Amino acid sequence: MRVKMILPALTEAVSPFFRPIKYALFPPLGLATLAAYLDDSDEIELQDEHVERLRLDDEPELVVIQVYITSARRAYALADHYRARGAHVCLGGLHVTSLPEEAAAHADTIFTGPGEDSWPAFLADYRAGHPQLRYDAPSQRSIGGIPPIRRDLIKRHLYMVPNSIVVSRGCPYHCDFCYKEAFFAGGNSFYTQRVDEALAEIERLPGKHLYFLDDHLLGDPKFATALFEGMRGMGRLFQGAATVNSLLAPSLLEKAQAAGLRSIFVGIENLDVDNLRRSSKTQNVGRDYAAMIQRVHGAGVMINGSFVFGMDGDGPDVFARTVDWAIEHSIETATFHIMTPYPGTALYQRIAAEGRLLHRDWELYDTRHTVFQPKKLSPAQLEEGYWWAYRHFYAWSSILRGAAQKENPVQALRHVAYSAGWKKFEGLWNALIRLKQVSHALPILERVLQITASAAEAQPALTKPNVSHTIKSL
Ligand code: B12
Repeated sequence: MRVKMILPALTEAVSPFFRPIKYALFPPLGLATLAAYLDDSDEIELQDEHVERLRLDDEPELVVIQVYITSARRAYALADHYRARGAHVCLGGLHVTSLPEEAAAHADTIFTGPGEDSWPAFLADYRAGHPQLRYDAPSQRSIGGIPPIRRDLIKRHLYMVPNSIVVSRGCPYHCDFCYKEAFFAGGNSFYTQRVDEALAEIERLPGKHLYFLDDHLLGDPKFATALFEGMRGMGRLFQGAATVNSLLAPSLLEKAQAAGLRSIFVGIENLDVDNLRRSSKTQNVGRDYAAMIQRVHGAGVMINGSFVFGMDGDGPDVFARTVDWAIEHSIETATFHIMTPYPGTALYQRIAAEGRLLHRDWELYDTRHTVFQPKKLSPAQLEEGYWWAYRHFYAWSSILRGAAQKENPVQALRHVAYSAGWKKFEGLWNALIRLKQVSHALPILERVLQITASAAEAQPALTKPNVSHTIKSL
């Protein structure tokens, strides 16, 4: 059987003018996971429109398209195209799960929720000649014993971080804005792989660097402890994501560091406790952010702080307050978002019920546009503040001010190298992408993460480092 698998891109990802590096980071892991259920005799082509031009004149028998909210329109156009050519088109993923009826108009079969159980069930039905219109993930889900991801289908050289990996699904918490509640509805919403299988998947990945895309890598302490113990001595460097409270807990962070953790994405989200309560972000309420940051930095691990603007308590002062706080606390990189009510979430229901949704143009639900009426800001103020936050956080003066808070010069050096490397050399990254040479950036990333390793061992300086001196030696 000829099978075509497609990760469609949102418009901006194919634009040469807007941070294509963001879209050349990670390969389509979800589709490569599904490909593993196909037979060896099947002819599979996996195309990721973020990094390559799609071939549309082919005639596959089965077409599999992953639909995100921002790329839904493109996904539907591709689905219509292949249905007109006689293919059986399957649509699945987060947006299909949120709005199955919308997707069904463009598909022969739709899938809701994670695909590890429903996809093989469909394949059996399809091969037997009676595929159904819709498959929902069963309530009992597991990723134990799943076949090895078809990484051979991934064009590794087109990605800066080809070794992305997920060893769990979902998260133990219930924030009202997160996609998770809708996607995992009707079944277990946090589960892990078996430790031996996760370690075997890691062993299969070449090179040093790994990026765990799990929503919460430390979400199951028992699993995480065993994983990190198994990874010790593998010589890996890795990045991942975790919650504030898990980083404050004793010993897990240190185990992760010993296994190779060098930077962590943390959902700080908002500095206002009422905002956190309203969003059911209970795991952050009453936590000492400063102590968490100190602990993480003390372990020699860098922080990518995630922040959401536009919550009901946020007024015009939220941008400067948040950005200054992040700089003062020496956070290396920050990811800002405009609060976005994804369909299927409690946030969406609340905002829609209050008549505050501005439109349902899903392409703009990208966390860069205001799609709802904020309480204490105008939609334009929210967007302006969001862009100001990025500009201000990544200004050279802010990078240097943030680095100057570090306790030793090595940490200050890697702060500047990592933060500036990510945001100040876009021209270089974009050139590498155009020349299809982006994989050459990986050794540079590894070098910067290595600096982190030595930072943990470095003696704290008695005085604050002379950052300008450190930069000259970069
Ligand atoms: C890596 C990543 C990216 C990467 C690339 C994505 C990729 N290559 O797949 C990049 C950086 C490009 C990216 C960009 C964006 N992302 Co993103 N990203 C992720 C992340 C962290 C991991 C995705 C992943 O690999 N998951 C692991 C694999 C195994 O799971 P999966 O991809 O979901 O696939 C499974 C199922 O969905 C299902 N499935 C999927 N498709 C199909 C199809 C069929 C037929 C079937 C049967 C099953 C099926 O089966 C798979 C196996 O279970 C997720 C968070 C998360 N934990 O998923 C956010 C996430 C997907 N991103 C999100 C967002 C908002 C964005 C951006 C809009 C952000 C922005 N401001 O720019 C952009 C737009 C992306 C787009 N193209 O439209 C949201 C999506 C919200 C939504 N409702 O769609 C998420 C959930 C983050 C969040 N918590 O809000 N992202």
